[in-house]
Amino acid sequence: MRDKFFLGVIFTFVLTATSCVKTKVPAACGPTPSENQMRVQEMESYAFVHFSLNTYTDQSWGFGNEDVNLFNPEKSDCRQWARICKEAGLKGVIITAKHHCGFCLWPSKYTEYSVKNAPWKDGNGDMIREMADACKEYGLKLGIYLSPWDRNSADYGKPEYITYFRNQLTELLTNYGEIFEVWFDGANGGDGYYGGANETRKIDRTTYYDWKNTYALIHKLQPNCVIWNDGGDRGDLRWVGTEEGSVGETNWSLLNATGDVPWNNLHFGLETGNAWVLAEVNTSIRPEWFYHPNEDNKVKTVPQLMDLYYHSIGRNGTLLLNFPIMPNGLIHPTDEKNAIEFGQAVKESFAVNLAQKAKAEASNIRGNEKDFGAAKAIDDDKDTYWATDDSVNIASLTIDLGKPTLFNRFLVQEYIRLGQRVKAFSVEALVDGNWKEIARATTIGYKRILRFPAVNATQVRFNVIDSKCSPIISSIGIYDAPVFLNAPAIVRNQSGKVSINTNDIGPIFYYTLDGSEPTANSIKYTGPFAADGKVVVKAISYDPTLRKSSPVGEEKFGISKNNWKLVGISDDKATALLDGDPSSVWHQRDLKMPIDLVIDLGSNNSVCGFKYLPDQNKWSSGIITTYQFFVSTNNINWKLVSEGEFSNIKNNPLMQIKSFAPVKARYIKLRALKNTYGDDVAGYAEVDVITE
Ligand code: FUL
Repeated sequence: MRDKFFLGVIFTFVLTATSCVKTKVPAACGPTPSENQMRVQEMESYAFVHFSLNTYTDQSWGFGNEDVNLFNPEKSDCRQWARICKEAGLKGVIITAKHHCGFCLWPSKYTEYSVKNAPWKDGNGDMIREMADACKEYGLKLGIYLSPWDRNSADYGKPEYITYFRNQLTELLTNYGEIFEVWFDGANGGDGYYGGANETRKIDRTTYYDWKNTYALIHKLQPNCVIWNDGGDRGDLRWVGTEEGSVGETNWSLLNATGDVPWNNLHFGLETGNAWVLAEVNTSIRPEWFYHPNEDNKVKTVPQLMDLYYHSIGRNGTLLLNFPIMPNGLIHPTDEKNAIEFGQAVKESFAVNLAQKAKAEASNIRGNEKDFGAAKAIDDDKDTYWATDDSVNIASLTIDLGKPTLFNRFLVQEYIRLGQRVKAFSVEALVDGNWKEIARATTIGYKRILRFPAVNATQVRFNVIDSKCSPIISSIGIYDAPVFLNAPAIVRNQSGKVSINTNDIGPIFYYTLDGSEPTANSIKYTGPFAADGKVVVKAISYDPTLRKSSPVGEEKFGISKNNWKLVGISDDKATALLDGDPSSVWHQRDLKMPIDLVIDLGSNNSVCGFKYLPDQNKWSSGIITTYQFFVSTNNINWKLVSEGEFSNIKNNPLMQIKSFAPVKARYIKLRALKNTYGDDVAGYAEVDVITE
């Protein structure tokens, strides 16, 4: 009996001792992500599709009065879209159920402005149903873009519209299965059709939609759904302040929960933020969101898409990549090819983690190796991690690769369920017996990937230099990724000289002027060359060491600008708007709106359109939003040939292209009526004409 008692005591002692050995998991540091946010973060990349009446009118934003009869995508096939997304490695699709024009891709019972009154499938079509079915078939998640701004609705701006908006949201969130994300664009109020009123309606986007109750409705109908909102109330994900496809190199998944979000916080997050709001990088595979035939040669190439990958997922963000749908209802073959090759390039880049078979050792470990040792960072298990004592915020982890190993990428992940911590880190490599720093960066978060020229090293050291709390690292990867050359940029100055250049180091260029595809046997570029008048220049970068070529860069130049003159302007700097260089800008500042820019083309031409590139610095004033365009043969009698808005120019300052019926013109006049600041400045990076 006594023996049994002693055995019991010893057993209890051993049990207590072993459980004491298990070190406590670190406490959370600041805000942490919700399960819904974790799910979307781990999806990493997903697609947008933009399809609406704009697709048929070549517009970016419809006014709200476009004819529903235009909508007839005779080959429409959501299965094609889903297949492409799947093959490109994207995990879901967010579809523009309703864009700003108010046209609905589903037969909403609350409006007549929808597919039910369009010729497509004799009014029996439902694009959201087809998208939902296709997503199911291809194992993708479905998301919904429902524009808060509705330029068709007669009630927009009145309280009644909020009921309408919520009714539509309810239809979308109850009839199509699980929805992973709803997307509320920030463009709100302004000119519109509004049921025939044709007026300007302004709302306060922070209060008008009563977001609190709208969010409650979403949470009730779709508890697993995340909310993206750039329109006045913080959602689960945030806009990154640009549509060009990059979040800040420093990127905290934190924001303050209330108040307006300054641009810096959108782009970089806020280290001291009191809410978890992760960054979603939204951009299009083409310059614009909707399909425009003149962008068929402007589809992002694989190197551009890879840059996008490193500037979004590689910087602790998710990637939302848009596909514009063509009028026939399909994704264009170039977009398809580039997206699928991009998916393959990502797979190839991260196929072999050279760190996984290595030995890892850390300068400090929380408790014992078994629980929080360095090996936990390279064990391919996202739920285990290397952690240090609570008091530590400077620490190193060394990976011994055993032999000289070539690599050019370093990937690191924090265990963000316990908060985002690291403020600064560096990576060193042991090359020929000497340690050298190969990269240095700030935040990590869910995932950070650094690119650098290839090194051949036997060991790699990851140093946390500064951290908000003790670092917790769930994964480290070392990769030898393929390098892709970017297509070169081609520009032409006013006197007709063409220059070709790139940001890549080392390549040479080959080009053609006859429309044929350039190869390493085409004309070798040795410096700017003369190619005035209408011409197509196609060029490639070629790296003779790697024996690799870039995709083809292509520019279609119009008539010669050699004899163009700016009428009534004495400022020499004004020629910046004709110099072919998108980074040089000229502003007219000392006038009152409307502000005219008159150009003498030197001779009569059959003009059928014009191009306007705004200042590429979106903070600058002078970015024209409302315009008129006139032509004349004598600088006395003017004819108005085009007028309207440069939609979305603030968030996406692209080259604006407007076409009209051909007309004889020697003089052109671009009249600025409004700019993004509402002041009296008109700025121009480039102005050009399109001729027959
Ligand atoms: C913008 C919108 O105004 C664009 O048309 C597009 O839908 C984009 C995703 O968001 O701000």
